[in-house]
Amino acid sequence: MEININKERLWDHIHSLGKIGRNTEGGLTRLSFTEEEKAAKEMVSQWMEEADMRVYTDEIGNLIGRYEGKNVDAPVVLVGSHIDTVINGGKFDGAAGILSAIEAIHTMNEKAITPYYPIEVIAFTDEEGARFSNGMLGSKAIAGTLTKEDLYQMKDSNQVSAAEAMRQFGYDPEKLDTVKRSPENLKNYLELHIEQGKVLEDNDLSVGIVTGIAGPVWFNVRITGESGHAGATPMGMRKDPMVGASIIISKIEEIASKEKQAVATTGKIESHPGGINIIPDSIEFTVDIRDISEETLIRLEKEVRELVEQVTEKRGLGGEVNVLHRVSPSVASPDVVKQLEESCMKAGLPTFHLPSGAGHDAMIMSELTDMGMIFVRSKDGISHNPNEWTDKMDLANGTEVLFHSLNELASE
Ligand code: HGY
Ligand code: MN
Ligand code: MN
Repeated sequence: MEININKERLWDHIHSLGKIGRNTEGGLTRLSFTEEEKAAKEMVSQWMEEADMRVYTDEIGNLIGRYEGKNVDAPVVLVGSHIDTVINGGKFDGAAGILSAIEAIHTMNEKAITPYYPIEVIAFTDEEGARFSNGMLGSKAIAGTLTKEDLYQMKDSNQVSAAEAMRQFGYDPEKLDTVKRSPENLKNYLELHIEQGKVLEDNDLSVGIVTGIAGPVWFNVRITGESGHAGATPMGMRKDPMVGASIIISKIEEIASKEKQAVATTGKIESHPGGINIIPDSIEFTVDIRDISEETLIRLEKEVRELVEQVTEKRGLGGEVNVLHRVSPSVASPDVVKQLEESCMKAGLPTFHLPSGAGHDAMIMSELTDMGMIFVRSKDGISHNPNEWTDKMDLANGTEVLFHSLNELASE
């Protein structure tokens, strides 16, 4: 099947961008409001300009390329993803969505296609939340669900607030409310993303159409006890928060495993003061719980809180659970799903539907407008890992589907 988009140009872009923030093992760390992210934005801006887009950033660092439509006042077809990464991540997560969108627009421009509706490609600020343990800041700001207080409160491991980090890179958190967009200014939102799971690979498929996105709830849990000498404190006289935390973490695995499709992960844990021969005085760890059903998520949050209470009470410890980030599960718009099906057929590809376990800015955008997502196959389902990989042809197929979908959605 002849494809329209330029798969070699797209592939070059993936590997050029994939060099920014790369460490010696090949993993990428491109956190928000860092020199690496700034360099990535400069590179992406150049490719947006080459595709005949007008490039600008908003006050909290969302990078936008606008491809003008015949009706400059018409609502915008928005297509986005992110260029920030997790710590030691891969070169496709987020980047595939931005670079495929630029490639689709570049191809439209080469074919002298002027859409009726303007199209904007947006690289959202801080989708991953890797630096401030929150996430999707750029899309939340556009949806108006982020407050200035949030930006001053969330801090990185050096106690730098998101607001301060923004200012260091020339943005202005005080102008947060200028970023907000209203639903009537948006026609629909599309995002291409790597699947980050194994469903497409297990079905030997190149692309898939996302039906809905599981909602994440991120907690910080703090367990406090009595510090003491590791050698001189008899076992029966201890109030050891490390033991309490380990019981809780293992029982959280049981809580999620009994559900149909919920998942739970403890990704970070810190012991204070953290000495080899000291019983800690406190342990802090994170919990990331996800499910496609809001009702299940609410129930699991309650079970986690009750578990912390029971274990800490029984062992004479203190326990605190704080929610860092919560996004409701979201459903793709039937109209956009139908358009994606037609585009898959136009590209000579089967139409396959699947849910997304990973979170995306598309969830936030679905609060404002009709949302749809295209997945491309992930090799071995690996992601958030230097070995993350998507084949050139899979990425090209997904981009071809995006090209047809943008053409249709942006035409009168
Ligand atoms: O956490 C997520 O699901 C996404 O990668 N930010
Ligand atoms: Mn992502
Ligand atoms: Mn990610």
